[in-house]
Amino acid sequence: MGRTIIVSNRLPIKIINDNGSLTYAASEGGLATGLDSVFKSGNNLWVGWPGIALDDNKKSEVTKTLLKQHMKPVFLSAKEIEDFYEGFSNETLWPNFHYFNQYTIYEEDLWIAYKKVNQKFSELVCDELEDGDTVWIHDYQLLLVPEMIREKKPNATIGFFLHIPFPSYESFRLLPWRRELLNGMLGSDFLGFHTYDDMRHFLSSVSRLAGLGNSNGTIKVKNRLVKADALPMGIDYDKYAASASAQETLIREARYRKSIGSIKLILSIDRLDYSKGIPQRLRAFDLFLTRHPEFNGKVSLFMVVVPSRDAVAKYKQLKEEIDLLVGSINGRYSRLNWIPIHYFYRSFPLPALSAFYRISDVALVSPMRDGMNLVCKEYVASKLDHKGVLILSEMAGASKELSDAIIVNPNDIQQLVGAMYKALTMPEELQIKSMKSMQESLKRYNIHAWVKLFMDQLRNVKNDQINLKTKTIDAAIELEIQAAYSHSKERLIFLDYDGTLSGFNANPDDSKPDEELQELLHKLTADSKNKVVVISGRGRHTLEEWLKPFPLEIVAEHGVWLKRIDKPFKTLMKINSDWKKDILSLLERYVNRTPGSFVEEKDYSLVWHYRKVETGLGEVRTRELTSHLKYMTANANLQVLEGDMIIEIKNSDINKGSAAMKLMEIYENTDFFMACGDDWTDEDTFKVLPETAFTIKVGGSESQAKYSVNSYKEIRGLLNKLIES
Ligand code: GDG
Repeated sequence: MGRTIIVSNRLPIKIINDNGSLTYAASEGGLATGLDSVFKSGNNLWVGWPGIALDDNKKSEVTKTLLKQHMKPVFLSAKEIEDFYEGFSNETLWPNFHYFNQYTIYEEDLWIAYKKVNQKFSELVCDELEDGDTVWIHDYQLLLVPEMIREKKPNATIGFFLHIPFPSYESFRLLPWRRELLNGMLGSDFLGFHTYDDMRHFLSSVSRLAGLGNSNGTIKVKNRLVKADALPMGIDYDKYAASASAQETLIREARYRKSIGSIKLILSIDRLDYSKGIPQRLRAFDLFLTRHPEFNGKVSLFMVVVPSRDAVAKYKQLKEEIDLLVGSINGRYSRLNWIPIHYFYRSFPLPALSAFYRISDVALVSPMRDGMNLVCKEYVASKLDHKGVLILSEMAGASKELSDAIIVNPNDIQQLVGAMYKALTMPEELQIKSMKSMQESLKRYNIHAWVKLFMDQLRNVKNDQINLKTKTIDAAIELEIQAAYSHSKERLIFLDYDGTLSGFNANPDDSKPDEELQELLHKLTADSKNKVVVISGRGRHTLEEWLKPFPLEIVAEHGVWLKRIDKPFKTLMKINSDWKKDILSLLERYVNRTPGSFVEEKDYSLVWHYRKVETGLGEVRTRELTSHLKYMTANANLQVLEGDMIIEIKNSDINKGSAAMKLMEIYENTDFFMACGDDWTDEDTFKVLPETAFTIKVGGSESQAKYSVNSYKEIRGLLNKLIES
């Protein structure tokens, strides 16, 4: 079995340089604990920056020590840390992804540093990577690494998880390097996001910027399947529950209780960050104390702010703002035996954190934006007596899972004040009921379940890619088709037109046979053993005009019309068109509402075209129209087909399959069957052909066809080889 290589900006370790002597301490972060069992087993490895800039003479010592703990360091110089980490990661991507665009800086030098450091990470991973290994890359600092690895190792298994929000297209598009960043991410096989919103924002950017659509989160990138999904990260539930009942925690809790007395506590714990909404929270608490004087002296805010990124100017300013607000509130409300805010600007060991979780009546988690937020989950897991209330911002990913919390909009100060009051006066039974329900969910979707789900999904994508690949025509299959072709006496060859014999053009009227195709059709039809059928959804007049010079059969409008060689078009069956009037008036209503769309009326079908409609609006209208049409056609003998930027409505009895059957009856001595097509209307042809037929799908989506090729050019190539064989 291959190894798993985890790649993240930081290694799960802290190195302290005490006058040249280095000490190592394991990091307690959620990711580190969750992946503990993964990277410490077998030959698995964690690649990342060890957290400090080191002199060259220390590097080999650190490498050796870390390797023993399954870690491989990426060393960064002080300048790289400044430009790649503090700069592009934290002053460009972080504010943009958290919708703080007034703080985003756009500097080419920082982008260059970001690319260089991502390259450094990817090179180190590539040096380690062997066949069968799995790479799992984490977070916004390393968005380019998946593609950089893919370029060197095209078959690598690469997963990526984004821990922060993926912003809406409207924010993401502001970045000058948006295409490169997306392409970087699309080097992965599987991409995980905390919430469905993050995932759909990502897919929307992929569609608008890279022009790639998706089917339930699956995207085709240069003929490789890439899947995106929402996979909320859990916590190590048992670890937090156990820590909440540990002796050391209980001793601390008793000590804290003694010093603060019997007042109620509202807990707030965050890294210092503007995305966490700390000043807004303080202002809301200030207003709460004014509005509810009965709580003065009875409740305190217990606020831990963990120092973070203090080299970045915005963070320094934020720290000053918080200091001022705390000072002002405490100055105004404090009494001799009570202060409104207990403020700590430092970090604490886990037993202290657990004691804070235990002792607090309310946790106030009100970020302006947060990918997930683990503090609120840890608070819930620590409430062994199920008493306590969680106030949670709807802007935190966790709010999608913890719907039993009091959910607030962090910008709504009135609502925050109301939520504090509601939380502090909530009856115990209600607290217990909500807490138990949240605990159930967090126990089930814990960090281990998250890791397993991620790895399973990554494996599934890889299997899907392999299943698709097995159908791709290779040299051996080509020889097999050639042999069958040359040994046969009568051949029936069905060829779809658009996407199969010809590429797609912005203007479909430009798709008439080019010289290469003309030559191919001449040669193919010159062999009297070949009965060639062009089987298309296009109208009969166009096909007749384009294909006049060639002795072949034409099936038009998905099987409505058949034109035998040298004969005029005839309908293949008696068709009722009475339904057209009602549907036409519905389609016209949609045309009126959708600039750029138009209706095409064919003899036995109606087509709504949206190729020229604004991107996004066309898709929205299509969904609306399709469900409208499905409802209207429920009891009629009609089918609604979704094609390339079109919706077509036609009689259910008409399809390419019925037309193909008719031709099979005519050419009953056929001993070589072949059908090539690119969209799902061709599936009907594939289905009716005998087992021995060579059915070939253009493009990699699911199909009844036996084989697949990547583009119409390969179909032309294959047909030419058959003619020559
Ligand atoms: C990013 C995303 C997403 C805090 N104070 C102390 C301490 N902590 C621990 C908490 C918690 C962690 O730090 C903070 O995690 P969050 O999720 O709240 O926030 P970020 O650091 O911004 O993390 C976030 C996360 O990635 C995971 O995907 O949820 O949205 O921004 O575990 O307990 N730990 C100790 N002492 C402290 O004083 N020991």
